[in-house]
Amino acid sequence: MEPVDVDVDVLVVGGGIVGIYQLHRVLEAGFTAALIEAGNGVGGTWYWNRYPQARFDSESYTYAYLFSEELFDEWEWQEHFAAQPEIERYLNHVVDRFDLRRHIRLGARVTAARFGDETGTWTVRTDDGTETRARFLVAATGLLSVPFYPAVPGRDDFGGESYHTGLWPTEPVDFAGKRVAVIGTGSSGVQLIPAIADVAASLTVYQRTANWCTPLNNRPITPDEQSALRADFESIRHTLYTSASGFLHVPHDRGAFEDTPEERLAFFEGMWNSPGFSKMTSNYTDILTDPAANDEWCRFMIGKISAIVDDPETRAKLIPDHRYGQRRPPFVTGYYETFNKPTVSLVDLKTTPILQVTHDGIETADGLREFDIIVWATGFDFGTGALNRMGITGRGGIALVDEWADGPSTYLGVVCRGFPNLFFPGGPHGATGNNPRYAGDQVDFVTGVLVHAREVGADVIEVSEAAEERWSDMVNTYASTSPFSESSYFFGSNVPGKPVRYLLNPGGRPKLLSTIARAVRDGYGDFELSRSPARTGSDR
Ligand code: NA7
Repeated sequence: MEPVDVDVDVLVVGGGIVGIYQLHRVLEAGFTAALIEAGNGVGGTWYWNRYPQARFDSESYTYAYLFSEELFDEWEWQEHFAAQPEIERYLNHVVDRFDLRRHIRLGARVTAARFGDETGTWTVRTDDGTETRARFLVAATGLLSVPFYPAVPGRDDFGGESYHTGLWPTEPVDFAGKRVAVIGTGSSGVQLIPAIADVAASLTVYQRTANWCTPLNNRPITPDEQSALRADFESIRHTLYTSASGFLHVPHDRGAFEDTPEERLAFFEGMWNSPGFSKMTSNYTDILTDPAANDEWCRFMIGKISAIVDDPETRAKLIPDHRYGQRRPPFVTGYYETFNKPTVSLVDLKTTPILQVTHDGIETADGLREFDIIVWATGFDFGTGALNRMGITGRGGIALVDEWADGPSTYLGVVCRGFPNLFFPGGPHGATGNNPRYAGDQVDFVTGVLVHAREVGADVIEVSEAAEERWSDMVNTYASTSPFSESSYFFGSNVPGKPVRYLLNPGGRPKLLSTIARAVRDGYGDFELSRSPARTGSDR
């Protein structure tokens, strides 16, 4: 049997932060490669989520690429937390700077990916009818890439304009003078709501669960800070590499009750005024583990919210009923202040659920409100959504969606048994924290595995059952130590019918990095490397 011709050695699916980097790394390593992206531009999450005020809530220079000091030096982020247009410009710059665009095909969505047992290759079909054959398939399809719409009766009957934050059109949406509804108050909703309230005739916010929103504390990066960032490149890289969740924030050194009440108040004030995720990563060491410490912080935040929101009824609805950190906390700019505008109102869906969407608007037990625009800020099928929708079939024609019917099983959040030569860096079980930092390490690992297989003359790479079991057991065992509750979308529970399984990596970066280091040291012994039957036959 002749060895099989492939169109490319490596086919990457997804042109977001992870896919772009993976494409760069495999080309650099001397493989032939191509990238397929469903959007009409690169950026992935940062292409689709282009709603007003969409922005990073990790610091720009910690979320962006760190593999090239030249790139780091030449791109001056304008703000500590960059907005979507700047992020999209950056990713396009990276694509051009590293001459990747000629390998990228836009506007093509994968509908099926089939592994050939005999050939050891993947045949990937896209919705434009094209088939591509690749030795290795890398699904860099993202954690938050499949928008979720709740099954609200009549959703398609609405006569006005509807948008999902995760599928935002490239043409600007004109909210000026319009009656607007926003459903959902997660990270996306709370970024968007103040921007709409500034221009709309009226804005009605439909909230099911109030979140602990704290200030993002964004600001422009000053020229002095720009110079310091450049001077500190190596130490920034080192800190991000070694920190527990991939942030620069310095962890605190004591628990909440080691301080006096006065000291605690002053400390919380500092936290409230600190940037982004430092409220989680630099807060008292026991803030997520000791309910009493958590309560103190929540009480402080209630004081802040109460001081901002004038109307007592609205204020009461905005106070969450869960502990801080049980759900992914959003970061905001002017969010609570928005509810003081006479044109803005808040509907609590726990007391008045949506009954139906009609041609004219949204009906709850309180009656019908009419709208010109409805925005669904209702989140995503997190973690497994995209992988389960790609029509992936592995050895013996087994479907990934069936294999993961009870939740995913992975090694390092990168591979799973039964699906040789398939990698999914940035996938479920990989990260907890600043995603690109984890995904970058996973991409480097995948590239290392591919290079190793080439060196030993193998063309089929499959993770061992034992290695996958070890990693998945670690995830499932330590899921209960995570601060997130099972009602968080990190367990998939926002999507009805989805198995409730932890979809992050509870071991954080230390566990990911130590396991990767051990795997490399052991000569990638967690993988079974072989030659495909077609290749072996041709050697005879
Ligand atoms: P999230 O954080 O999943 O938020 C989705 C929001 O939509 C949240 O407020 C949900 O309420 C709400 N939702 C979901 N289903 C319904 C129904 N059926 N009725 C009413 N409201 C509903 O998604 P985001 O896009 O905001 O953020 C995703 C990530 O992007 C974020 O974590 C960052 O990583 C960036 P619920 O809380 O479920 O009661």
